[in-house]
Amino acid sequence: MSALVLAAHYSHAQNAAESVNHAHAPPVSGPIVDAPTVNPLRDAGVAQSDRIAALSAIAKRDSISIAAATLAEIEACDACLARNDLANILCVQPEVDVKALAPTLMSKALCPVNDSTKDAHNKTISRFVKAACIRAIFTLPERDRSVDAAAWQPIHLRTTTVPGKMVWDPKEFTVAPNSIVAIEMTNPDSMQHNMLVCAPGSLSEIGVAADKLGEGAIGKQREYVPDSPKVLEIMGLTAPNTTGWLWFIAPAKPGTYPLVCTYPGHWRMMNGKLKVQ
Ligand SMILES: [Cu+2]
Repeated sequence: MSALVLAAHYSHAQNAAESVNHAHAPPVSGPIVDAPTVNPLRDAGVAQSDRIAALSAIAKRDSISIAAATLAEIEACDACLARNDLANILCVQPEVDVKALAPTLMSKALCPVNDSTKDAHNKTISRFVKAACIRAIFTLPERDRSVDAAAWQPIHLRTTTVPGKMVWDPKEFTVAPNSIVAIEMTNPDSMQHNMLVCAPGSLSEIGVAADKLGEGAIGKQREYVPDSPKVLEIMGLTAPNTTGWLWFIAPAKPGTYPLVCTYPGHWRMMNGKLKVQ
């Protein structure tokens, strides 16, 4: 099966499971039982080892490298919840495999971004795919990058969680519209934290939705990322004493974009601002 067929297979299985539930399940009263199925190529909250296993199966079937399979999934996934995890996987693949992909990565990185994912002419690219390609290019030694890559050097924003305080330091950043941004979040705290970039004015809406997610098993499965178009970028849960990375292309529209940790109960304290101006 190709990656797309595999994705369709998952979605078909999910639809089938849903229609079975609708057709035969008695009316549900009381707490909603969370569906345990997750798609290792699309969903948040999947262990990286499971994602790599799914990508390895595709790579083996199609006789391609895991790097190539991962790039194909990033394109097929586009704005799915797994996109940053997939980008993390792509950028730790063997250098020889990433180098083999370099011409493809370069051509995608050179495409202008398009915020509509339905681009029939394929002359533009989504900001998620572009950011992942640029990030992968920067894993190569400078001599192996095209001269064009110099222009994509990201704005490197560093922050850290403050142990026991449930805050970031620093928590406010300013970038230009459409700039390439790499956020590095070190987490010396004893608990895990994530970081989402959200649409202007949506902090409390996303925070309340995240707390609600925390009430059911589905929340853990989704790593407390609300399914909302107002969630623009996702750095997944980052374990204690590890570092999370999020590469993205800053929004085109100037404004103040909330940064928030959606681990249940954190959002009121653990938030910040990405000012785009
Ligand atoms: Cu947190």
